Amino acid sequence: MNLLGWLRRRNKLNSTVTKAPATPVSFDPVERLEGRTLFAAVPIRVATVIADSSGWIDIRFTKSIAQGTILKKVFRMYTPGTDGVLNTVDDVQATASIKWDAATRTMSLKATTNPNGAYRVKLFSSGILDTDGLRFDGEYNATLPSGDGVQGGNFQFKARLDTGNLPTVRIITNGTSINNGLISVRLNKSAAPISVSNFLQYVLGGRYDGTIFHRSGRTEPSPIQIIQGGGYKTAGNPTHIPTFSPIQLEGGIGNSRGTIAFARSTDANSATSEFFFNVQTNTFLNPSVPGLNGYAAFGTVTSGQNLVDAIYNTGTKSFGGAPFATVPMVSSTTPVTVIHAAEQMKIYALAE
Ligand SMILES: [Ca+2]
Repeated sequence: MNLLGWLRRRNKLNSTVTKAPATPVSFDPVERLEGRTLFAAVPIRVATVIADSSGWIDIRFTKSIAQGTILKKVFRMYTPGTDGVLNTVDDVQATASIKWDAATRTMSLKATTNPNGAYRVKLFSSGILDTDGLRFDGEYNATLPSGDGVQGGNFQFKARLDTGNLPTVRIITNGTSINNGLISVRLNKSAAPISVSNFLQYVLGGRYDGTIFHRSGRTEPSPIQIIQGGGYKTAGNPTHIPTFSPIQLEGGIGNSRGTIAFARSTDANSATSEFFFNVQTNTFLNPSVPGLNGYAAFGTVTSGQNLVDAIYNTGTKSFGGAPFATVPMVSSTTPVTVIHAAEQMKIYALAE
């Protein structure tokens, strides 16, 4: 029997049902749901960009990328070339790698040839497809998410060091189970100009990369609520990282919980590279306290205070006494280590 014949026969058999008063249309909610799904299929866009002074760039997307579209050909990175100006004919294409993290929908680019200066990045829409089969919607006019709502359009931006009074430094540690290992610190140039420019010298020179947190005050005989780092690369090896000239003590912003300050020897004006994070408000460390000289706090943790707390609270190990008597550890053999520290760049739109 063909379908039509079957329907006629079925309607006869169920004649009482078909003559009954109309009932609410039971499949209406399904129709509305399908409508919503169609409207929601907007193309993939850039949600956020974090670009740092070492040429490390994290680009988070609004959707997942279709498998197989994370390829080197989808992007280009350029440094300024000999004229020192970006977006001119002598721009030099930087050698860079690309990685995709599906869990955070983040594309990470890492240039190997960026000398802490400006650079520009271009993502080609034609190479990036989302899981709905739509092309990347990338137009960028200084607001995010990117795009004009229509698939297609390349994403281009310039990155430059932050010349403002509140630059941000990102410290990425091997404590990756908390806040992805990140401690982000906003520096206060107005309150502590000497300290901030000193800290940035070490950051931009890559001198903190590979250093350990060598001290947690929690397990000391006279506990002090700080963690200290910025001086050594190997627990137990007293070889200090190379330092610039010592700096003058400044008043700073005060040693409240969540601040970073410079450590020093007994001489008030002896701070070089070593710093500490205040895990609690340590008013007695402020330079304003009479008779002590104190320590200059010059920045505030804006992300990853939970990681700072965890480093303070984790188990410590002694590597032959001071300065390695209370080294916070991520495992029984590995100290908490700074993998990478760099300044967060300001990003700017760049017309095609
Ligand atoms: Ca578009």
